[in-house]
Amino acid sequence: MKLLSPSSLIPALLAATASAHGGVLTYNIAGTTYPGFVPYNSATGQSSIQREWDSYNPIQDPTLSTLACNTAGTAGALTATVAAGSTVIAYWNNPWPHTIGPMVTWMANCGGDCKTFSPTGAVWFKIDQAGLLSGDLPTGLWGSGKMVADNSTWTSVIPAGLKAGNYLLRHETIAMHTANAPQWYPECAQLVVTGPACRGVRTWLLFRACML
Ligand SMILES: [Cu+2]
Repeated sequence: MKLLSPSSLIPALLAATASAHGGVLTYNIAGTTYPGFVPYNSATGQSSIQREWDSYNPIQDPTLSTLACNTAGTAGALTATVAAGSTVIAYWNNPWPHTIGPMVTWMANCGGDCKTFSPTGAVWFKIDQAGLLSGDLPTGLWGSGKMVADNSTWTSVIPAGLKAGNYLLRHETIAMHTANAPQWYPECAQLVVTGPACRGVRTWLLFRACML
């Protein structure tokens, strides 16, 4: 029997550690695919709707401003235009390695251009969440377990009544498999939300109504 020497084990362990983390790699927004930022590659020359994130590592200090849109969180070059009420599917690296912890999806109104918007502070509103869905805390089905079961995807709906404007869309999963050491995994995408998609418009004397 051949035994591995300790030195030959170290690179394997490091590789396993890196692949045990990650984030949102790609989006499907109302049927269109948008690749995310590619971490570990230089930001130079990358064009994405996703804000920059530089590694697969989690954020483990919730007081850091990078909790908002990961590290560095600097603006992407692109935006995705989407009608309110549309479906967004986020794709994590598959299989996502953590099944104990919640999924939370947030948005923030950028006011003006999202490329100059700072996402820190109380700017976020939650559009969906999934905590413990069944069973007990350490072994039950959590939102992130459902995400893994769904091929490491999470499906959200841009609120149908959301007013048109520029928004950040923030996906977050929190891995809680290690006691007293939660791991936050946030990524942000830049959206231009238009009014709800209309199948038809009905016009009365003073009103125009969207027939959904
Ligand atoms: Cu991890």
